[in-house]
Amino acid sequence: MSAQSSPSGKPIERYDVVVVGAGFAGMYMLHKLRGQGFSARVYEQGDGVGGTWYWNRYPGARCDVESMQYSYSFSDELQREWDWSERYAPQPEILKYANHVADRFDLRRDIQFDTSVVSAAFDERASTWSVTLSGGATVIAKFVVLATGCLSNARMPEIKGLDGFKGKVYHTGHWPHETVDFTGQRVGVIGTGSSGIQLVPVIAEQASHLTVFQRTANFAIPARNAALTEQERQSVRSRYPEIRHFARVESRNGIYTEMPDRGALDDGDSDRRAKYEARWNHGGLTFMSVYNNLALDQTANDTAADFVREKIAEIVENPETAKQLQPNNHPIGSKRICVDTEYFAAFNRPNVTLVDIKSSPIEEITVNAVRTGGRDHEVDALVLATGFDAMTGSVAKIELRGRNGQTLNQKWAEGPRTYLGLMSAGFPNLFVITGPGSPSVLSNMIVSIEQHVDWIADCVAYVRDRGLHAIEASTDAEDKWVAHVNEVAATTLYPQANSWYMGANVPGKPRIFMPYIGGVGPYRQICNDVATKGYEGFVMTGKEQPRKMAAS
Ligand code: NA7
Repeated sequence: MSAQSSPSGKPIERYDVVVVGAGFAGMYMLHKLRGQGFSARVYEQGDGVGGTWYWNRYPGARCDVESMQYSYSFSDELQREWDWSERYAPQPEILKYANHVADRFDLRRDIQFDTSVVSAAFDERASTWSVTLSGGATVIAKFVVLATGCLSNARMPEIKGLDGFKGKVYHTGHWPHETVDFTGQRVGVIGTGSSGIQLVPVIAEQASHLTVFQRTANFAIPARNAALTEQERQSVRSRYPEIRHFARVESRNGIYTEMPDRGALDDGDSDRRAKYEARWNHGGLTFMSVYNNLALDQTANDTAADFVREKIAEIVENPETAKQLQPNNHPIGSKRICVDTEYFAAFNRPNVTLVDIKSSPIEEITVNAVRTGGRDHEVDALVLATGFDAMTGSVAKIELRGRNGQTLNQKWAEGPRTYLGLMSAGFPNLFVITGPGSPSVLSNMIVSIEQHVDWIADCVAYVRDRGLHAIEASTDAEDKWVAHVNEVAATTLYPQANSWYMGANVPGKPRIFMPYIGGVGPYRQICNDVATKGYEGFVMTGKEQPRKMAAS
């Protein structure tokens, strides 16, 4: 960091890199940049590290990727010393891990908490970003990295009367830091995505009555969560080189699992059923990896979807409720598949009611009830598990002004456009971690975060070491990449669902399939090839002698 005076006499801080967000992406970005000799400053709006795991503290919140895989791999010491207690760690443990990483790598001294980045403007003459913080201060950086998270902008539903509700209202993505005890209360939950599905069984244990308002039934696979034994942890650790390599290079979604070599229709009924049964009993997201064509072929997909629908009917005792809980309007996996613990069984409890708000939408929220179909469902507290303005929402909150004064929101008005999900033409020296156009939310996020951080750090070092001023995506490369992302998505069943992958959960948001579905391994190869070819598809400007950046 170096400082000089602003016209007002206050010193302007200057950094090589400003990183926005201190979640898993921002923390590793900082560590990596330091290792390469850059000065970096991280701004985080919360008062602690952890990002998603800092905000999403709702009861039952836990990871849906196994923790021994949903963890950093960049430090062998770290992955050997940290003991995950359960197969899928609960949110408090993941947050503890994030704090451990921050301490272990001494990250906090370069993180400024309780500070949002409000805007950033590119100075074309100086090839630097002028970054304005909440509170009004401005800092200058050569590069800006958006580590703002894909599911960070919690979305409040627009429901008539919500503001006038007299009880407490909680959003899963903005859960209070103190424990919320629903004992003896009548609670309403709106939303049955991953968050709703995780919290329903837990709140059902506390509430005097729980009413679940469901707009779309979702597929959920049992987690089969359990405590990890020391022997299990050691077994994974001893195979880490193979597991991590597979996740990065060979897998499609960043998860170590068997790669299916056949399609669902290549097996007869009984073999197929046995395979689904085995994977159902194993639990977790890898249910979709039983066959290699479940995301591609409707008939193949139907076999898996029918299996799960049958399971729901077996678990849920009331046939009418079971029918309502059976998803019937999208292929299995085309919305993020949920991983649950006793979600469907919760509806067998006498204190849990399911209300179908697809056929009878919520008319309004009164002072003490949710009104649907002319009937008031009285509640003392409301939990909104209504999701996020995903992938672009947290970026859109910052006014980012690139070349010619154009804002990123203007450029992305018809949907996000990036080259490789990393940069957007017209916005030099601005990177996004796990941005739209990269595998991102379709993958084990930590695998994708590490890949992007490593790539960005190398890229920034390349620019520095050659004394260049700026790097940016070319419009041509970006257009081709956007077309490719769409092309690949169109070969799958994903665009058939009204999912947040498509922006379909936010009224007015352009419908475009945002993540890159070509697979984590192939995507990494593409990014590596681009770098090896001297950052093909990127435009570099300004050639001069290598120099030390911020300090110069
Ligand atoms: P999701 O998956 O976006 O789920 C949100 C849920 O809320 C979903 O069931 C929505 O129904 C429902 N919803 C949203 N708005 C409304 C309104 N206005 N009225 C009624 N119901 C509504 O968010 P989550 O937090 O559960 O999960 C996000 C990701 O976090 C998840 O995929 C994991 O990766 C972790 P809809 O389906 O739109 O009909």
